[in-house]
Amino acid sequence: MKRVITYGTFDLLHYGHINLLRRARALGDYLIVALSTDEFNKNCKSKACYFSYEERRQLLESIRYVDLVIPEESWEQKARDVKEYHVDTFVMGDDWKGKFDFLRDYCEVVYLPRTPEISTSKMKQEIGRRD
Ligand code: C2G
Repeated sequence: MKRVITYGTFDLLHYGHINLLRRARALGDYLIVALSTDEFNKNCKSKACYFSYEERRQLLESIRYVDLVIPEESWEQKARDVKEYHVDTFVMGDDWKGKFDFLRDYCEVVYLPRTPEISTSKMKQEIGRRD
């Protein structure tokens, strides 16, 4: 069984996220999503999420491409996760291109093209304009 992992906040889930998850899952047989916790978002990513970790986890677990959701609590956990979950392929959108090449010591590293024209921040701005 080929195991794939990806990381993210996935707040205000949108089709760009789904496109990433679908393509990531298509690279193997089992997709793990390491979901940024509320604390990690606040303290390390300076991201204020609309949905809580639990709510974002529920949303992700309802997606057919996702087999397991685990917490992402630090920038440093990736190599440990890859080993602990016997991951074959690490996947991220190409806005992260090159940033995780060190994982090539442990698994395949794939950067997939981001879906253009959609982002959580763009959605927040757009919604703010309409209110
Ligand atoms: N994404 C995409 N297309 C978009 C928006 C996002 O392909 N239009 C991808 C991102 O490249 C990322 C994933 O969807 O691979 C999740 O996006 P975010 O929640 O914004 O992830 P990010 O905050 O970049 O967190 O340790 C890694 C970080 O946790 C990544």
